[in-house]
Formats: sequence, C-alpha cells, structure tokens
Amino acid sequence: MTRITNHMPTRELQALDAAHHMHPFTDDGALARKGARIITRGRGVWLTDSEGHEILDAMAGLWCVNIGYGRREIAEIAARQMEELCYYNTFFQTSHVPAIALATKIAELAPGDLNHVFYAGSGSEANDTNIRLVRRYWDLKGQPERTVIISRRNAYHGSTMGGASLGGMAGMHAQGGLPIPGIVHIGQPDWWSEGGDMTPAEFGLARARELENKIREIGPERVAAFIGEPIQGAGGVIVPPETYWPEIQRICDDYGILLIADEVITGFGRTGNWFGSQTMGIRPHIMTIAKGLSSGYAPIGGSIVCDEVAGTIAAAGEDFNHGYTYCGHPVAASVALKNLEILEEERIIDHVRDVAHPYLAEKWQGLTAHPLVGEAKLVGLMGSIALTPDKERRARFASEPGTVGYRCRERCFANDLVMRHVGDRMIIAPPLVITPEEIDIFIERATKSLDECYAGLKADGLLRAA
Ligand code: PXG
Repeated sequence: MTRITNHMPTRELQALDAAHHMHPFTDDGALARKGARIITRGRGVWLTDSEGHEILDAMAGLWCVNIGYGRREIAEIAARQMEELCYYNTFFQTSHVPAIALATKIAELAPGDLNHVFYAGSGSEANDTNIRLVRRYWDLKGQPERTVIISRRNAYHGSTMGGASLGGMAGMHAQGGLPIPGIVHIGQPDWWSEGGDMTPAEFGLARARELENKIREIGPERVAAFIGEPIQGAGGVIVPPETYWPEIQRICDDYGILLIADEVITGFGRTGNWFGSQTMGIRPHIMTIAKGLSSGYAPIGGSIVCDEVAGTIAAAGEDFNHGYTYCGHPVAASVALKNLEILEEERIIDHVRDVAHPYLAEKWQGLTAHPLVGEAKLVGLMGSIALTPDKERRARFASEPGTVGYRCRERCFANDLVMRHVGDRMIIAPPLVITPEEIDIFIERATKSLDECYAGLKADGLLRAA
C-alpha cells in the first residue's frame, strides 16, 4: 500500500487528491486543474500548508475549532477513551459514561429546561432528528396533522436530505429535487441586501411577520415548528435587526408552535455567550448543536430538547424509532466533554466578550473606511463585511454575484489568510482564543487583501454598480 505522508511533494498529493477524493461543495473538475491547498498542521489560530506557509485561519476550520488547533489534552483523552472503550452503542437499553457525562454537562450549560440530549454525528443529522422529533411530538399530543416546518431562504441547516430541505439555499435545492414535502420557507432578515427603503427596525418586523402570514396561510393547526439560526452563518453572517427575534418569539408563543434554534455555529461561545439564543434573547424548545461542541476535534452533534418535548416522547409507552450507530460515540463524547472543560476553565467565553470582541470590533468597523466595504457586522467572534461599489445605495456589483467576493478570497489566500466569501460578503469566525496580537496580524492581512482586490477590480473595470 502506498504510504501517503506530509513529506510527499505537494504536486503528487494534489494529483492523488484529484484522482481519488471527491470534495464537498466543489467543482472537482476545476479543482483538479488547479490543485488543492494541502493543510498539514494546526496550532492555535495558525495552519501550515504543504509548502510551509503559515496561514492565519480566521474561519476556525469550518466555524468549529473554537478552542484552537493542537490541544494535547484532547488528544490524550481521545487516546485514553479508545483504549478503555473505543465504541459501544446507546441502543437496546445500554449507556456508557462518556455519553452520560456529556449529556449532563450540556444540560447544565443549556438555558431554561433544555435538559435532554439526543446525539448525532453532525449538525445535518441532528436537524434530521429534529424533523422526526417535532413530528413525533405533535403526533403524541394528538395533533398528527401538525407536520409543516417553516424555515427561511438562505438559511443553512445541513446537507442531508432533511438538512438541505430545512436550509434555504437555492443552489442546493436546484440539485436533487429538494426540498422534501412539508418544509416551507419565508424571507431572511438581511437588511443590507433586501431591506430597500425600510429602516432596519421596520424591516426586521416585516420579515418576522412573514412567519405569521405563512402560519395563517398554511393553517396554524398544520404547523409543527419554526427553525432558524440565531445569526445566519453560511448565508453570510447575517445579523438580524433587533426587532426580528422578539417578534418571531411572540409569534411562536401566540400560535403554540415549537421553536428550533440551530446553534451549530452560534453555540459554545461564538457569540460571546454559551449559546446564540442567549445573545439574541430567544427561548427555543430545541437546539441543534455540533461544530463547537467538540471544537471539531471529533465529529459529534445533537439536539438539546426541552422537558415538555422529551417528556412527551418518553411517556409514549413505545420506542422512538430513530437513531444513528454513532449516537453519543464514546471517543467523540469524551473529546467534547474535555473541550467544554477547556472552554470553562480557561474562561474562553469571557475572553471573547471582554477582550477579543471589543478589540476586533473597533478594527472591523474601521474597515468601513475602505472604498470597497459597506457595512461591517460583528457579534462575538462571528463577523461579515459587505463589499459594494456604492455604499450610499448599498448597491450590488454589475458582475455576477460572488465574482468580487471570490476575487477577494483569492487575495486573502495569497496573503496567507483564510477569510471566506458568501456572494460578495466576506465572513470570519476565528478560533475563540485569538489574541489581540493575532487580531492585528489578521487586520493587516485583510486590509492588504482588500487593497489588492480593489486595485484588481479597478484594473479590470469591475467596480461598476448593477
Ligand atoms: N446547521 C448550521 C447552522 C450549520 O452551519 C449545519 C447545520 C450542518 O452541520 P454539519 O456538521 O452536518 O455540516 C451547519 C454546517 C459554509 C459551511 O460554507 C457551513 C456549514 C457546513 C458546510 C459549509 O459556511 N455549516
């Protein structure tokens, strides 16, 4: 068998990658011609690639490495757990210590009566579980016709059939006949792109009231739940106007529908609290968790479920016919528990709130002085800037949406910075342990990349507004 190591030349690794590895959300043909960037090592907020570049990862991997890369304690706990009990299932009336300990810890951290954890291997799986959970709940309550789940356009809830259907990504729905029946979408609270002449406050209310209109249109007796990310992540770090979530909460309360907060990105410190629901002031019945739960050191996700829903399912007198082989996987659960201990003991969320956020917020806002940058948003350590050819009008570029964002991301990559683009918005979610010195380096690289992007757009005549 060929032994593939970090010491192989990059070109050979790229050739094998192109020959055998299908990448997620990727044009594999185009990537094969270009060659993937091969990441070989991570420490703190820093990545190293196979060419020896030191890259500042302002995306924490894929929004997940909250405690930073390379923590030895996590490696040690994983090794110990693998020796002790590498796997056992939690079906058939069995349990094990890591699954119990982690569920207990999550229940302690989660607000209100969110006291019960159904494990999954990822955020997508957890959202599939949520579809089953809420429909099962209403069935047991004697309201089996309550099956419809309302979500939002440009939401991201995963890539399984259920997750992608809950999500509102047009590009995903265009491939493979999605969404599945019983899932409908309303508008997103993206004031910058869609707010027109309304104030943010007016627009937030208007978009929230689309939920009420949709419930009335469908018939309240048919609606099971509303799902939303407290702050949309993959959609472009869309921070809703302050009026939005209180009105959504009112509507869910008034019509008695379940509220699911998808905390896959916003959970575990990202917004400066344990959960984004606390930052946005909402009281969900179910939370979806993954990513920051283990800081990406092991794949694990789940649903945190309130007493009423979990209690109803427990009182059914028969099995809930749902589960995954790796529900509460002992190695992943041990890793997640250690990750939560590190977040707590090292007061990393305090660091976000008191140090990293305030330090970055000022500099991030300062980027709006750049000719390309319209609004800048930052909640905790998730942020976005809107690129625009005309700030006053909040105009789009004349080019195909995403053209400018892609060019900016390419400049960032060339400057050893991972900052992503969604359309023509640039987004960040660095590891929560980022220091002020690292924030300085980040802003320096981001500014250089924006300058180079601007110069390139000018040279290519792409600064025109639509
Ligand atoms: N919900 C939310 C809010 C997410 O952000 C998922 C569910 C699905 O989790 P899993 O673990 O199944 O991937 C996510 C995942 C991007 C990007 O381009 C974001 C995610 C996944 C892949 C790409 O920003 N978020």
